[in-house]
Amino acid sequence: MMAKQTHPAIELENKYGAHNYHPIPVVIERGHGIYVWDTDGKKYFDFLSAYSAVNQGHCHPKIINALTDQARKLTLTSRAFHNNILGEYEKYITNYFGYDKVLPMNTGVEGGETAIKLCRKWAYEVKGVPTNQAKILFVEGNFWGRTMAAVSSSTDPSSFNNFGPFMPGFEVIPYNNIPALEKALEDPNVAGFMIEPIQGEAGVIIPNDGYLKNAYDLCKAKNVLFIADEVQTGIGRTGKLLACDYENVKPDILVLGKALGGGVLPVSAVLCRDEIMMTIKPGQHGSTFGGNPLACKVAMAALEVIKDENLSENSFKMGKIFRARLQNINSPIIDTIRGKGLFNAVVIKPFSHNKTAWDVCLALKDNGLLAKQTHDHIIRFAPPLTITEAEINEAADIIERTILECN
Ligand code: IF1
Repeated sequence: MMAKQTHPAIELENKYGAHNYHPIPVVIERGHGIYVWDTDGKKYFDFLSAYSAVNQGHCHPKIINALTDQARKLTLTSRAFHNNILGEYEKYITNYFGYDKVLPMNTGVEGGETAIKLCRKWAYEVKGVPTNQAKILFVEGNFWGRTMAAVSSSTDPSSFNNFGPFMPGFEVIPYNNIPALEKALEDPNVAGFMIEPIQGEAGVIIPNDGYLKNAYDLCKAKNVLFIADEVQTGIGRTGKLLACDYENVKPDILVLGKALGGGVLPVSAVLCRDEIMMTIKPGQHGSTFGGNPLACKVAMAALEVIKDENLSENSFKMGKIFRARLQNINSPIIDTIRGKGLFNAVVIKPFSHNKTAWDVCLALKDNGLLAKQTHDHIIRFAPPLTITEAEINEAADIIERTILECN
C-alpha cells in the first residue's frame, strides 16, 4: 500500500507556518452555502462553519456583493477621518440589537478586551470602585480568545500554561452555579460578570434553565455589569438571534463577532448604553481597522441575511430535527447529545473501543462531512444556518453511518 503522500499545501504549512493548530487532514479550495470542496473536487458538508463565523453559508452572494461593491469604492480610512458608511452601520446595528451605542472592533477577542476596558472604566468613573481595584468575574471553562487578558481568565492549561504573568483583577467562579456567583458578588469591587450564555470551546455546555436570568438579576442587585460574550452563540446560532433571548436577558454589554463578518471579514462589535459607552473618551481606545467602511457594509449585509432568510428560526427548527436524529443513533460510543438550535455536540465515551473523537472526525471526513473535536472526546456539529431539512437529514445519515462504523 503506497504511503499516503502529504498534500503539498500541508507540506508548505508544516515547513513555513507556526504549528499552532492540528487540523483535520483536508485541504479546502472552494466553499458555497453549506458545502466546501477539497483540491480533488471532493464535496463535504461543513459542520463547523469556521466555529460559527459562517452562519450565513460560504460566499453568500449578498455578502460577497456588498464586499466587492464597497471594495471598489473605499476600504479603509482609519478613524482619523469620518467616512460615509460608519454612521449608517452604527445606526443599523444599534437599532438591530436595541442599544444606545456600538464600539466597532475586528476580532472577537478584541471585542472581549473592549468590554473589559469599558467595564473597568465604568467601575471607576460611574460605580465609584477605587482606582485599579475593579474585579471582573469569569466562569470555569470560559473561552473568549487568545490574548493575555483572555488567557488570564482561562481555566484550560493549554490556553494559559507558560504564558504568565497574568492580568490581575480577574476572579473565576464555577459556571452554572448561582450560590458561587452570589458569594463572589459580596465583594463591592466587582464591576462585571462576563460569560458565554452557552460555552462553546468547553463543548456546548448549556446552563440550567433560569441560570442566565438569575445571574443577571443578582448582578443588577449589586450594580455589577452583566457582560454576554455572544461571539459564538450570537447571530442565530442557538435558534434565537442571541442565546440570551431564551431567558429574555438583555446584557449590559453585548459582545458580537464571527458571523457578524458574514464569513468574509473579521468584524466584532461591543454594544451598550450611553452611561457605559461614554466613559471612553477620544483617544482612549480604538483600532486601525475597527469600523472600516468595508467591514461595515459586510456586517450590514451579514445581519440583513440573518433577518431576511429567517436564519435564527431555521436554526431552531433544524436543530430540533438534527438532535432527534442523533438521539436515534443506537451506538455504545455515544455518551451525550446536547445543543440548542444548530449549536450541537456529541460526547463520545472516552476511549470507547479505543476510538477517540478525532478518529470519528477522520471517518466523518472520509464520508463527506467536516467536523472538529474539542477536548478529546466532544464533537461539535455546527453547520451554516441556511441548511434545509433535506440536507440536515442527509448529513445525519452520514453521521449515523460513520458512528456505527466506529463502534
Ligand atoms: C482559535 C476555540 C471556538 C469564542 C468566544 C471570543 C472568541 C471566540 C465564545 C474570540 C473564538 C475561536 C478561536 C479559534 C477557534 C474558535 C474556538 F476552539 F478556539 F475555542 F469557537 F470555540 N468568544 N473562538 O469562541 O474570537 O478573537 O477568535 O475572533 O483560537 O483557534 P476571535
